[in-house]
Amino acid sequence: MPANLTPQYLEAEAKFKGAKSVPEKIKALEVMMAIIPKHKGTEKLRAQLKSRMAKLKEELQKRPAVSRAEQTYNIKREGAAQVVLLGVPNSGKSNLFTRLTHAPSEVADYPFTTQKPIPGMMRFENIQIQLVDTPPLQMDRIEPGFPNLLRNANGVLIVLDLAEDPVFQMEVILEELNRMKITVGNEEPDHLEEGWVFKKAFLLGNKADLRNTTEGLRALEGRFKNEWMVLPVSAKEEMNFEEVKKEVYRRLDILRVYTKIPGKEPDLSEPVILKRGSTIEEVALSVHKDFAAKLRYARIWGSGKFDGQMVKRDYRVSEGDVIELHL
Ligand SMILES: Nc1nc2c(ncn2[C@@H]2O[C@H](COP(=O)(O)OP(=O)(O)OP(=O)(O)O)[C@@H](O)[C@H]2O)c(=O)[nH]1
Ligand SMILES: [Mg+2]
Repeated sequence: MPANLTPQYLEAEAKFKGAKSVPEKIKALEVMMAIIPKHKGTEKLRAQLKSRMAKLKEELQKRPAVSRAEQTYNIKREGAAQVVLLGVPNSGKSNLFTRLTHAPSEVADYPFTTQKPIPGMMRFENIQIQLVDTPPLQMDRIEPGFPNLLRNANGVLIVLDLAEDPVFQMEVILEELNRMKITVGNEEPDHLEEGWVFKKAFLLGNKADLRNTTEGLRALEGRFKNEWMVLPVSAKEEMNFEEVKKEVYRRLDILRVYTKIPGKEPDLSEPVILKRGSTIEEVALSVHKDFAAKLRYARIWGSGKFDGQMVKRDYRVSEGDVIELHL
């Protein structure tokens, strides 16, 4: 028996054949199934369409909307800021990460140990900064999701192995960052090309405990010292860890202030974390959204001319200021 398919059906079939994604295919197939003439001559074809649909739906369930690789690189920021560790295989990223955060991440003497980014919290004085351990950068191969992780971060820590030609490692890293349209350094450039982002970063020369690393450190400083801060560290011996934390904090462009109630002492363990350049108004806003509207003035201890000085809402606060809000 002839199938006698209609032009509408053939059109839907052409759409199905041209469909590139699974949802597109399902849509076209649905149309085909709805408009196919239902008689003995199309029985076999209808059964085929049905089983095709079942297969497509199964496939759709298996695949998340965003690829899995991209999802694993989507790390939610926690604490005062998010800083990403970056380096070639075996430079010691995971060892630094676990020792700075006390969060687990596998350390091993073979390359490509870390396979997905892992977040952990690093305590610095009275705040927590999130560090993210990452899989190693590879030449000419960028994991999907990696560029976004870096673009969304507040800062980047480049980890180099001082015993393994650190200048070459740095060149590889800069080239890969370039490919991702990310420029890194000490100071934001005056001009950024369309589509590019800038991230504050500095260099950690790791494994400084090893004997043969002075040469590597010298070469690194000789080549990059003008634009970069190079800090020798050892994850193994936890060498220079206080400096690492201080420098990370310093580059984040944030500040801490403390609020107090009249007649009481401030709680110095509970800082309000704000962007550098923030004003009294933003301090009030971060305490309670109604406070900003009701605010009349503030008294300030720290950056004022004298203790308890009265300031207005547009006064720019400084690191460590103690602030009394008056409504
Ligand atoms: N001597 C010395 N060895 C270190 C230090 N940090 C890491 N290592 C060793 O270097 C090797 C690699 O360390 P990992 O922390 O796994 O390096 P990674 O950069 O995370 O490696 P991938 O995840 O493969 O990219 C291990 O054998 C570590 O024990 C250090 O400060 N000093
Ligand atoms: Mg690792």
